[in-house]
Amino acid sequence: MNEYKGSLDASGKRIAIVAARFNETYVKNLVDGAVDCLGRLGADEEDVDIFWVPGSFEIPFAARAAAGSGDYDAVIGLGVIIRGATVHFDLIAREAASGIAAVGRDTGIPAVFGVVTAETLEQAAERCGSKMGNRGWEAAQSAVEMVNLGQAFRGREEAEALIGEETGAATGAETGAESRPGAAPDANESAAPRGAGKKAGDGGRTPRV
Ligand code: RBF
Repeated sequence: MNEYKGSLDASGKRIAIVAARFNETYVKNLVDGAVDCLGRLGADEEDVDIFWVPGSFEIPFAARAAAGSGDYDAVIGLGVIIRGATVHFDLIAREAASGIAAVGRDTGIPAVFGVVTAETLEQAAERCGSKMGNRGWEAAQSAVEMVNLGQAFRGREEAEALIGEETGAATGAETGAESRPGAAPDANESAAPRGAGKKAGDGGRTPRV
């Protein structure tokens, strides 16, 4: 049995944060939490871009554009939706959640959900950096873990292709974890070389906004 887990090493990772301005005071705390987390996990400040959208409903649109640009290893959607303040709560929350999930599925770039849904402003505040932690921080950590897990898959594929080239055909026995150059011996190790997820010709990033 082999077990894989994405490491929490964010060095060299390029991350897009898509943040909703609605309830901005609280969302800013989520953004701060996410940026703090990425820095602590080794991301370079230069590799983190923040895109602001009007409300959580618009997060999937910008998240899809960021993920599709090829400039990022992961996208983090951040927003605050308060039930007490809007009858649109369910519509907006559902659209934000399913939209962000669709970005990940459609692009293969991890897209994580850091939208706080709360009954009251007080509850929202608790999840944006006080009593109940900071959902932005947690979302950033999930994003890094998923990027590295994705690289573990790519490491396996690359290793299997290599073995196939060398032997003519890779059998199940030949692709055991021990013989995989890219496989993670330890669940906490990233399986593929750092930067394996970067697009070819990364030098030409599109301009920041
Ligand atoms: N956006 C949020 O991120 N959080 C909210 O709590 C929120 N409440 C809204 C309530 C109403 C009645 C409306 C019309 C919009 C709300 N929005 C909220 C904004 C929404 O996400 C979106 O930006 C706008 O509907 C424009 O598409």
